[in-house]
Amino acid sequence: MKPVLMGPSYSVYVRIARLALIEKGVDYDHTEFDVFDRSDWPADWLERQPFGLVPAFEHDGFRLYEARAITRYVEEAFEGPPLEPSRATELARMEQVISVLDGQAYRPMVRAVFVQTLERARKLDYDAEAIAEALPKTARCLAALAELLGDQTYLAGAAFSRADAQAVPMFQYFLFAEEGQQQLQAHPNLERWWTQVSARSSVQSTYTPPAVP
Ligand SMILES: N[C@@H](CCC(=O)N[C@@H](CS)C(=O)NCC(=O)O)C(=O)O
Repeated sequence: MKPVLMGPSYSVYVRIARLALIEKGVDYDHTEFDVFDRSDWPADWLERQPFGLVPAFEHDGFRLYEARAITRYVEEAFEGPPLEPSRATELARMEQVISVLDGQAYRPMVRAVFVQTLERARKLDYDAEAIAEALPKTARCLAALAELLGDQTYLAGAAFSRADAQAVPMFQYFLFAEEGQQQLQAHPNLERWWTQVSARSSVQSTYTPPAVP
């Protein structure tokens, strides 16, 4: 049976899972709904994802939530190009990068800078203080990620990995903000990485640009 991924395309975490599935070459079904509109949720959503977040995933009756668990499963359960390095040092780096992205980067880069600059672009009330508070945190994240990237092509070595899948959606939204673009410019190796990953067809085919009237 085809695996099924559930959740809206605009979601960072849904996109992480989509990137892994596409890069692995997995044929999957995608069920979309608006996570911010509870009336749009599938009736059993809290059974699939008890925190009411997205995404959730199912394959052959096996249900899973948490994007990094889904990308881990995709790597192990399907044939296709490896999404993880084999050397212990690179594997550990990949996990480290994913932890930094989830634990340190997502909230300031996406929930603060991206969401508030989107509100600003839409000429709605936005929280300028939230952006100002987040920018030192995002600067620290970019510096740490630039250090971990070093002169490698991808975040965990020579090949695209689950770490790049985790990073791409967060970076793409962060770079929607001019402030994000400015911070990226301080790290030529991260800029080079972004140019490289953003040209991939998986990245281009999964991007949902935010609507700005
Ligand atoms: N740790 C979770 C995070 C999932 C998450 O935060 N998803 C966001 C969308 S990108 C969400 O569902 N937000 C809805 C909300 O906050 O109400 C994972 O890896 O799946």
